[in-house]
Order: sequence, then C-alpha cells, then structure tokens
Amino acid sequence: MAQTKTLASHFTGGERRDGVGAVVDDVAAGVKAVSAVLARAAVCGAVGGAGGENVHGEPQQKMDVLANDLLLDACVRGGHLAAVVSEEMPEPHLVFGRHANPYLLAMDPLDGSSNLCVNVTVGTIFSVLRQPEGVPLGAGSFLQPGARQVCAGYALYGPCTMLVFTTGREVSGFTLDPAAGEFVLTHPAMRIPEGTREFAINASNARHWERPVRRYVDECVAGCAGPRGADFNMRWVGSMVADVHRLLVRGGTFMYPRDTKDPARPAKLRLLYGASPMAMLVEQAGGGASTGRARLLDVVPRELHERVPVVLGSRQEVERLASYHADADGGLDRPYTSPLFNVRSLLRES
Ligand code: AFP
Repeated sequence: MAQTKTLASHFTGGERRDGVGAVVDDVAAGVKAVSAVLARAAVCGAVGGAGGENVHGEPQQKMDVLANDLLLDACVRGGHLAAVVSEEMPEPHLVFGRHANPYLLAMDPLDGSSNLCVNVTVGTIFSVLRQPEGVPLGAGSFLQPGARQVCAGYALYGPCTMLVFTTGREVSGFTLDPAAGEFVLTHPAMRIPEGTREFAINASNARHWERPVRRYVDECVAGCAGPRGADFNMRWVGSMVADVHRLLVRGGTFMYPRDTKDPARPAKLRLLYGASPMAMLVEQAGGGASTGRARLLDVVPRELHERVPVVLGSRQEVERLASYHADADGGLDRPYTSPLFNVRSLLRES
C-alpha cells in the first residue's frame, strides 16, 4: 500500500525550521482550530451577527471575529511573522519582539461568512510576503504586487476541511483527517483542466456589468446555437474559496468583474488577501488570472484593503475575456446586441 503523505512530511527540514514551511504549519494550526470551532458553532450559538462592521463597512459575523482571533493567535505564537494584515483589522498587527522576522501574512480569516447561517462552505484565504528591505515595518510593507508572494493558499471548510497552497512550485491540496488531526495530501500537483465549459458569476449584477463581461456571459448562455458553439453550465456558491476550489478541480471561469452598481466601489473583492493569493494559485495550476485589463499578479496595491475586479480560471477563457475588454476599450468590438437584453427578453434593459 502506498505511504500516506502528510503536511508534516511535506517541507524539508530547512523550509520548516525558519522558512515558509514554518508559516504554513502555523496557518495549518490555526485552520484546525477554526475547523473545530466551526463544527460546533451552531450548537454553541456562534453563528450570527457580531454587531460590528469590518473595515469595508460590512456586518461582521461572530465567526469572523473568532476565526480572526484563532488564526492570529496560532500564527503569532508560531514566532515566524513580523506582521499580520486581516480583513477583520483596520491596521496591521505588528508582532511584538519579532520585527526582524522576514515574513508578513495577509488573510481573510473567514471568507463567505454570510453563508454560515445556511451551512454552506466557507474558507480562509492567505498570502505570505517577505518584509521588503529598507521599508519600515507597517502598512507600507504589504503594498507589494502579488507576483512577490512567497506562498498563497486557502482553507476550505466544507464536508471536509482542506488546506490548498503553493509556494511557487505547483499547487498541493491536503485534506484534514479529523481522527488523526493531520492534513493528508489528497490532491497533489493540482492543474486546472483546459476544456471545461463552466462559469461562475453573480448574474443578479448583470445590468451593472461592463459590455465585455455581458458579451462573454451572453455567448456562454447562448450555448450550442451561439458563437461559442457549445453549451455552458453555471455554478455560483457565493463563497470565493468554494468557487475557486471548483476551478482548480474541474476548470471553468470565476468572475467578479468591475461593475457600476455602486459608483464609489467599482469592484467587490479584496486584492491583498483575496484576489492576489487566488491568482497565484490559479497561475501555478496552469490557469490565468486577470482584472480584465491587466494580469492580477502585477497589480500594485495602493492601500491595505483595496478592491479589484477579478477574472480567474482556465487560461483560454481568461484570455478571451481580456481580449473582449481590449476590444471594447479600443472601440474595436462590433456593435453588440445582447440576446439576453433585447426587446423581447425578460431581462430587457430599461
Ligand atoms: P462574505 O464574506 O461577506 O460572505 O462575502 C463573500 C465574498 O467576499 C466572496 O466570497 C464572494 O465571491 C462574494 O463575496 C459574493 O458576494 P455577493 O453575494 O455580493 O455577490
């Protein structure tokens, strides 16, 4: 029988002692703690609003706050980080006595937490950067493009708990064996399949999308009879971790594009602890990651909690979407009549 590979045997001695492997171990310890609390959250009354708001002005769930505390505690206690940025904290947490440590962690402790009340999969997203030389430790340390990440990953709390990460050499997926308390390598060298015909987008925002996104979705929806000549399927969990995990397992496209719903906020997802780590994972798995107009990993954050449009997934599909944006921006696309929004359609624009 083949020997089971676990997270404990994944990194070499050096990587584990004081390298990025040590940071992943610390995150894994926090993920186990969050997973255990989530499993009991409903019976302990820990599901529901916390009464406060996060830095984006969105209502915080009790579990957002708990997950933040559990992960922060595990990662800081590990002793390998100089600072942590979190969606749940307006300012970076500087680790007392550890300013000389090389690593920085950015995280969304519990993405998709508004889905908890219906017991749907949620996740933790994380990104590890190096403290840049010559920059005083603080918010400015984190303002690096995603291409500089030394590790990116997520934990998925679903029917089973998974830890999926990359350190720049392929993407590895581990599943928590709750009986043994160990992460077991179940998804080695994850690759995004090229040929899948599936897309994920919150279609209720359709009337606010830009033209290239409407063109792409309309062409998918038109199926065999349309310009793509193929039927597409749509899936939308509304928890980015679950939607991106599906891409890594069976391909497709995930979009949270720029829209005009709220002019003060043209994008929804966060760059540092959402889009950037997911982009690194998707690229390492052979896929593409774009804002629609630029490679996501090249975007330089101007502030810690910045938002960015996101298009991720099978490389050919992401390239197609980028070309539709370029066509529209260059005035090169043909006048576009949407099959979904024409006069006889139920979704007709007013
Ligand atoms: P919550 O953490 O507030 O549940 O938001 C989840 C999320 O950031 C991301 O995981 C989803 O892709 C996206 O929001 C869904 O948002 P909408 O329901 O507004 O489309």
